[in-house]
Amino acid sequence: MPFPIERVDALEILDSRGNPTLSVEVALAGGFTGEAQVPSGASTGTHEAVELRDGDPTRYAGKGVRQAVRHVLEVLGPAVRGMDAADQAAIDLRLLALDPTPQKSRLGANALLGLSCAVARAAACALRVPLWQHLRGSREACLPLPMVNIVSGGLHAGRQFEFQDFLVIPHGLPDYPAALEAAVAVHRAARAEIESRGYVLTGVADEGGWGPRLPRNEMALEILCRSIERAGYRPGAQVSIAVDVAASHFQRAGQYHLDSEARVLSPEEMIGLLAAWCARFPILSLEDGLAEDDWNGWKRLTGALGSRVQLLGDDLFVTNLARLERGIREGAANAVLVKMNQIGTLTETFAVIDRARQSGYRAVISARSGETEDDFLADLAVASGAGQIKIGSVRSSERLAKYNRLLRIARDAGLAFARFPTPAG
Ligand code: 2PG
Ligand code: MG
Repeated sequence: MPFPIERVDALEILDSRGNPTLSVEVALAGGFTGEAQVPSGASTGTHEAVELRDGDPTRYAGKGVRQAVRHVLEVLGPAVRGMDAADQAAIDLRLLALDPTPQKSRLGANALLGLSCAVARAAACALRVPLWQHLRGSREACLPLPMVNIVSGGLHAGRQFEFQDFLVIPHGLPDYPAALEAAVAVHRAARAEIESRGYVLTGVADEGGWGPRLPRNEMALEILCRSIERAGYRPGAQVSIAVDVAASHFQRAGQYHLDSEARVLSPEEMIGLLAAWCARFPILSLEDGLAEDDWNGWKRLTGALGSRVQLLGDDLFVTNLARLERGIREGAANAVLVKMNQIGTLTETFAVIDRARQSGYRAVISARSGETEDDFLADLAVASGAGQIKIGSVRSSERLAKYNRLLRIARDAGLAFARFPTPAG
């Protein structure tokens, strides 16, 4: 039975950084509704789809999204009116036809994504199933392992040091609630550890990690290891480490500038540094270890570490199928970070996840540093069966909405909890 779209609404709301973003509402015949809110990145990749901002300096320093709201109300909404909300592929195709530009610069990926996700929500409502169940299709759903932000630098924390995020993966716990509890305990312990070492806690970073002033990037790894122990867990066996280097943001003219350490590294030296870290610390995952267009470096990095460590492409792939295909062809990275707003529609997002998994790449579903109270991401992670989710830290509601949604799904759905894939798998 089709569920025709009757009405589409859009509104400018605020995200977790207090920047404007979109909320889109879809109403179907029969009174079923769905709403979705759009996230926003800070350390964005050059090749991401365009987030349309008004550029009017008299409102929100140019960051207003009234134009994107208008595109939903006047262009995209009318184009999907009457279409079946349960046919996501047809809806997304229609949206893409209205903005065929390579980076969705005409109407804005933020406008497209809000509508794409709101339609899915409305359809799930009409079908009377949880969102993840509507999204999953024939995929094997599971509860994802969380990758949780503990200490931040880079663009998320006033550039106190260059590497952007130091995270934990509680992979040795029996279920999702126990894994979440471990992450919370490590986050608490990290504050105590940072303070007991006498470092200045400059505040909380954009995703809720601690933003200390540290003398060397590597210090964050020492703090993480010690914090895992301090929280009563075994580093490497129960809780391991992930790093989002976000190297695009400190690469200039082919070199990696560690200003806080007063040194500049070549790609080869960066690979050497990362390899040395992986030998010394229980690191399971390295994201954006090199810059977004350093394809040669990425191939060498993958050759050096790819059989042992998850090498995750964020700025490298930007959830873009063509870039992922290049990575698969050339042997760059072995996993893709998936952010819906980097590409703009749900159908394209699933295409990237499915292609990655088909070709032996892993997929990690990820939030942005600017988030909202929307918990769509939790259902996406479960539905896709990707097995890993990165939401940020554990102390603000735009993150907790997703962690808490996963607690509810864990209670209700009887799904398996993902294991961290072994190097071979
Ligand atoms: C990242 C994300 C989330 P941003 O780099 O992976 O941590 O940050 O949304 O700022 O790109
Ligand atoms: Mg990243």
